Amino acid sequence: MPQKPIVYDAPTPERPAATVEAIQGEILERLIYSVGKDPIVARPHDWLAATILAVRDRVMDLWMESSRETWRTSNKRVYYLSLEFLIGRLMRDAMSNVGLMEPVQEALKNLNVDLGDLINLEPDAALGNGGLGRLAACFLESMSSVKIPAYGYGIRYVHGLFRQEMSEGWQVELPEEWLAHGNPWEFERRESAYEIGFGGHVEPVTDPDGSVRQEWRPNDHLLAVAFDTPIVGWRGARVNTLRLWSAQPIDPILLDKFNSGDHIGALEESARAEAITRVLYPADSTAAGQELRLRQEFFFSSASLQDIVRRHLQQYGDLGSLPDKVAIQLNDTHPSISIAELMRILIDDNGLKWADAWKLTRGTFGYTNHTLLPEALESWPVALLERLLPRHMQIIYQINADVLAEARQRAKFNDAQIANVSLIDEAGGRRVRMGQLAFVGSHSINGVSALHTELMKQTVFSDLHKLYPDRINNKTNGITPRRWLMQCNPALTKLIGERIGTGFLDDIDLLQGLKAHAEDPGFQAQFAAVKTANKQRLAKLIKDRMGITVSSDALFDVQIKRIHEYKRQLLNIIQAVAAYDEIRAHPEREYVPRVKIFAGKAAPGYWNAKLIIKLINDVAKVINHDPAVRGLLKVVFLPNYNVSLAEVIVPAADLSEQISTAGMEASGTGNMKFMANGAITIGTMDGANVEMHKEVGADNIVIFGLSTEEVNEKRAKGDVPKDAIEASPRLKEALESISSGVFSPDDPNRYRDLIGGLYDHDWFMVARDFDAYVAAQAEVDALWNDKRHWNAVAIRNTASVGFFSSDRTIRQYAKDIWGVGATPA
Ligand code: 4GP
Repeated sequence: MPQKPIVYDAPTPERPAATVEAIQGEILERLIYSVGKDPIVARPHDWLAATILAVRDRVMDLWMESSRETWRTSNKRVYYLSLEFLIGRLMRDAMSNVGLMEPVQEALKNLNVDLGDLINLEPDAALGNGGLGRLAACFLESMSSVKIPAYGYGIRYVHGLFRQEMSEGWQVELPEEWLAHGNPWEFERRESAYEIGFGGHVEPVTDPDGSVRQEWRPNDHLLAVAFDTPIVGWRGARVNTLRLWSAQPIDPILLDKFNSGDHIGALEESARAEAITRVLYPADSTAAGQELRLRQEFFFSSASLQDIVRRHLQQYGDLGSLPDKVAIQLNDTHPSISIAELMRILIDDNGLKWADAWKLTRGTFGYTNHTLLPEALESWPVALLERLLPRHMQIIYQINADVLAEARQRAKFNDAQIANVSLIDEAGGRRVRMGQLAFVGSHSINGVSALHTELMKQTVFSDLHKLYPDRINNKTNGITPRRWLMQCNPALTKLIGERIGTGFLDDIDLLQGLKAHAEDPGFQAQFAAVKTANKQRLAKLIKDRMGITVSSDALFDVQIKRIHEYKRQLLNIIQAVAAYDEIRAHPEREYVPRVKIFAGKAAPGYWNAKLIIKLINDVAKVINHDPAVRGLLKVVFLPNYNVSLAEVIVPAADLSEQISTAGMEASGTGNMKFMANGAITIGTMDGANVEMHKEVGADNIVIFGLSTEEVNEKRAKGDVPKDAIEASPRLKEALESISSGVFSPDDPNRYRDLIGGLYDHDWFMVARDFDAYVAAQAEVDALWNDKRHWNAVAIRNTASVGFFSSDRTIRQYAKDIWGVGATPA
């Protein structure tokens, strides 16, 4: 049936104003007609669902209008492909961005429901591991806020990042169940389902005009079904879509098998398909785990690409305009198989010539690198790719042949350089390097802080950078000030508004205006009072969850992030041990009371990280119970770190620990959240700390430790860390007490190897940086003892955070990489 052309300027129906009465009616209507519950018997989860649905309704018109506008204006669309979106809870975000906080709160109050309770009941969608996934979530919100037509594409994992529990101080991983009560935010789009193939073979097919093309005949098929969530920008500027794919079998049940009595076998295909989107980051220590991960990557890349191409053809009818109308950003290499998939779609399905397809592909893709850690640079065995994706492997070989020919002919590369830029790693079993694929298939390759981008040029991509010198660029990360200041710290937001006006809500750089008030005793007192209230809330949480009493008068010293050796939680806890030794040895001295707060998850297969968690808990047990400490030092490890917990901890922090080994943290984004909330950073010259140092000024940040160059030099020289330990009696004593079992009397050898490693190689320079770290902590103490100075520094941190807004980052992506318009800053 011929379709009538769609007219995209349909009038938007008028909604009644968002008065308390209107909202109250809408919540009740949703409760009865969508949730199907009588208000008399409704349970908290029913009220939550009804409230989300009512808020969602209020976003719908904006959503439709945003989408219509893009069709109408033919604006370019941005597609952000990411295997992770660590979005956390959405209700408060959405309500606050469309200005519904107050009416919803009042409406619920009239219904005898507490909004705060509902907010805390919403599951924390943990579809990501850490920084990379949270950045994607901040970017989604910013793209809506600065009015960029954008889609986030990812996977609808049934189980997000594992729930962390402690069993005698050890991390235990349990399944996370964010979908247990359904997900009122999402719309299932059964009509937007795509077939995804795996395996099979490639067959040359002769077309009627005599030309030969390759056709992939997969032997394994499943469906990718879309689930859409609206992402609303600040003040409802725009509503974009987060489209997450769920894997489903083509045939839900094999009836023949079932009827012949094989009831389990009849459902096998279904289970196999669904396994693809069941868990975030399946353990990849086994071959089966690796294969599942690759299947996930291709699954969501292929579904997204098919969807993008379908939408583009629907609007423009021609693929030649792809780079003018479509920008696809690869969030790390996880989606980089998309490059081969787009080539396949263009050439095999749409008959384009190789050279034309390559030009369109490169014009469309951009790639962001998030880490230089060698173990995180993805590569897949050639044999595995060949078996799962035979046509893509052919395409990768062809791309590689072209790149290597160019490298030899134009750039006159030698063999070592050729080996460096090759998409195939020949050392120790042939593997496809996804970073190289992403690089050559993109017109822009960006790092996430100035230092990291520079190191990319010098290390992993040095030769590719020589070959294509205009592609690497920097886009320093950012965080959305809506979630990480306004929503998580309403009291501070209010205070700032009273002092400098509320303009900063729309123009974050206006926070600079606070600098003029940094020394004002009245303002300092108010600023400090907000901090104290936030600390009291955290102290209560610590008491409720851990049974540990901490005083909000103490300095809250916080390190919350993934547990990793390069992030050096170990350095922090060894310093705690040294401080403990000192308090006992010198009871006559004055000490600043401190609470050291840790939270973070360790990768399930990362033994040392798990051992560090155990060490923190072991040390906590001893220190917190030793009367000689007189409460001057407490150590707390808060389990199950996630976005919601961060939203409570960050506003309560006095000191932000950003102490990675220089050269190893690509950027960090936690550092920016603390800064916004007036914490002072103690950190190394690493990642975005470097830019923070510049923005806030050297007097308002405590920097210590080796520089990247010094670290590299020491590593190259084969530095002997033992010397550093011998030279530092404090360090030596702390290490000896840990390794001899003072904190692990039940298993005195528990930490022998962990600590022994510091003597032997100490790759992460814990010993080398220790004394500098202790000196920096003493500087922090001195600052704390001069409260006027401390408060001024804290205020200057909040005042200087503007540069780290993800709106700034996204505007830079828009201008330099995507070529799309955004609202001006
Ligand atoms: C992280 C980096 O470790 C962190 O420095 C950075 O701020 C963040 O990405 C966002 O760019 N990397 C990952 C990862 O989370 O999985 O590689």
